[in-house]
Amino acid sequence: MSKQLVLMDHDGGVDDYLATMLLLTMDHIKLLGVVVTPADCYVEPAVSATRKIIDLMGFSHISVAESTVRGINPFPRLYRRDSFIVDHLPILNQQDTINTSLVAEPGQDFMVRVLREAPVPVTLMVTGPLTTVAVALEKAPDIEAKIERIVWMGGALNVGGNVEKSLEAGQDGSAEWNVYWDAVSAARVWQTQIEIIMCPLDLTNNVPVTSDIVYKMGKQRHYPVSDLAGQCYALVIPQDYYFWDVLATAYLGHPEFYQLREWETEIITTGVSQGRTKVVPGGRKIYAMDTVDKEAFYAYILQQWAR
Ligand SMILES: [Ca+2]
Repeated sequence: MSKQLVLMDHDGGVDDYLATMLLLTMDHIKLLGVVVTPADCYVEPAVSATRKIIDLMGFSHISVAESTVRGINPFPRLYRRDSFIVDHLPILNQQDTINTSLVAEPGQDFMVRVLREAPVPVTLMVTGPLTTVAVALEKAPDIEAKIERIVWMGGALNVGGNVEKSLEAGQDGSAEWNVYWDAVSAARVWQTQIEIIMCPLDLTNNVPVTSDIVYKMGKQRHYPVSDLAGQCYALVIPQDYYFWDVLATAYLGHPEFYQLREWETEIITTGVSQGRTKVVPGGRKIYAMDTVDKEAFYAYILQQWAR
């Protein structure tokens, strides 16, 4: 059986690295590259950490590309600084050089090239804002036919968002961050015919990062990948943290853990609900991950990272 082709586009948050680490453990997938979108990170350490992680996992033939797109509403600096911490973790700095290459072209151009060169349509695994995808589609509309589907961590359908409600900032609390960073680009992707399978806050709210699961990663710390995952989660355990990007990515490994549900939706791009993914009859059809077998998911990531 030929492998499923996947291009990853992440935005440098703690769980983006972990999602990349999970994707790299999937034997049925051929990863064509990793694009880093400069959203939930500072992009230089995020690119560096990504390359070091790919090295650690033994896939240094996979290239990384830095997207140079810009968003509208920046992520909080407190979130973004995690990219510096991860890049400095001792386990990622045992070698003097990084073998995984950083391509010279911007991430959005890399995305266009990789999709055009692919022999069959590719799954885009996106764990950050959709801006790089939207810019690539704008530059090269022909690539739409080369995108099999977009599996995306983003949106909040029937629950509140995770962008804080603030009258001052003109935000009513309905937006999810990956949409809010650049709702215009999300709306651009919504205009395409591409199949979208999203992992919204409606689902991730039920799948927290617990002390128990982090301790279990520690118990298998003789495996470098599990050690690194445990270190990353230890960083964020004081916050309310959920398996956002990792839960979305695990769908590629075990879709049968999930039930999908179809919704008709619209992206709100202006006003106090800017960044909301609103359920609207007659709106753009998408699939949302609706339920997940949580215990199977927890067991799966522990098993995959035991290496
Ligand atoms: Ca992310």
